[in-house]
Amino acid sequence: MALKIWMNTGLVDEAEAKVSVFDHGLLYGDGVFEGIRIYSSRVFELDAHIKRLYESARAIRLVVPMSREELVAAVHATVQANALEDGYIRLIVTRGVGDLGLNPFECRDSGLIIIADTIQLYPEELYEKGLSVVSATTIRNHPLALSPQVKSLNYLNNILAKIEALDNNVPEAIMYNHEGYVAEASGDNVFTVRNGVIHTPPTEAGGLEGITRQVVIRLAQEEGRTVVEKNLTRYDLHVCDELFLTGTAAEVIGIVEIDKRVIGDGKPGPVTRLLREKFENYARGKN
Ligand code: PXG
Repeated sequence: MALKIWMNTGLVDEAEAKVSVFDHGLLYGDGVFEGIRIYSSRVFELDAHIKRLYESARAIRLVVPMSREELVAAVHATVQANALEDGYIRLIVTRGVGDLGLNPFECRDSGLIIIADTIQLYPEELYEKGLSVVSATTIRNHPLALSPQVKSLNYLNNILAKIEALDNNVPEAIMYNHEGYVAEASGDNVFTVRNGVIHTPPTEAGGLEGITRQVVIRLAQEEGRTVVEKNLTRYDLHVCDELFLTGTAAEVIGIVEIDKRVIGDGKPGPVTRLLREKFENYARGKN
C-alpha cells in the first residue's frame, strides 16, 4: 500500500514526496533526524526523541520549522494516516533548498519530512543466538569535529564502520574514540556485564545519547542492578561476561563474539535476556 508522507506542512502521497536536488540535506548531509518506534499503536518515548531532535538542530544552527507541539501533532497524524500498529518513524529536518555553495544561511526554509512505515528487524533467531561483531579501525568523530551527540544526516563516520563489519561478514562494528575508549556501535549503544555489574561508556566517550540506552539503564536499576557509566577499552569488551547493544531498531541484543573472542559461554547471558524481556514488556505497555 502506498504510504502517506508528511512533507513540510501536510501529508502527501508517497509518489509526490520528493526533495529538490538543491536541498542541502542531499548536497551536504546538512540536517538532522530521529528514528522512533511505534509499539501497539503508541509512539515510543516521543518526548525524548523530539527533545533530542531540537538539541541536534540547535547544535548545528538549524531551525526546526514547527513548534514542538505542532511537530508532535504532525507525527501522530502521519502514524494515523498510515494505520500503523507497529512500525518505525523517520523524522528528518533538512537545511532546505539553497544554491550550490556551502552557506547554510542562503537556504530560506528548512525542510521537514516524516515517514512512518513498517520496520525490518533482525530475525528473532539472532536474538536467541546473539551477534558476532568486530572492532572498527575507523574511529568515532572527534567531539571538536562533528559532535557524536548530533544525530545529523551525515552518517558517513558510522557507515565506514558498518562497511568494516560487513566486510568481515558480521552485522555490526564497535567504534572507539580518538583516545581508544569504546564509543558505540555503528547504530547502537554498548553495554557490558562483568562480575554482575553493568557498565556502559559515558556519553563523553563519543556515543549518541541513546534513548533506548536511557530506558535500559532505568529498567536495570529498577531490577536492583548497579549500572556504572565508565570508559571501556577493547580489553574490557574482550574479557567481559556479557556484551549487548541497545538501540531503536535492535532494542536489546546480545553479542556473543567480538574480534574472534567468545563472550561468556557463547550465548546471550542472563542479564541481557532479562533486560531484553523487561524492555519488550515496557515498550508494549505490559508492566
Ligand atoms: N548510536 C547511533 C550512532 C545511532 O544512530 C543509537 C546509538 C541508539 O540510539 P537510540 O536513541 O535509538 O536508542 C543510534 C540510533 C537503523 C537505526 O536502522 C539506527 C538508529 C535509529 C533508528 C534506526 O539502524 N540509531
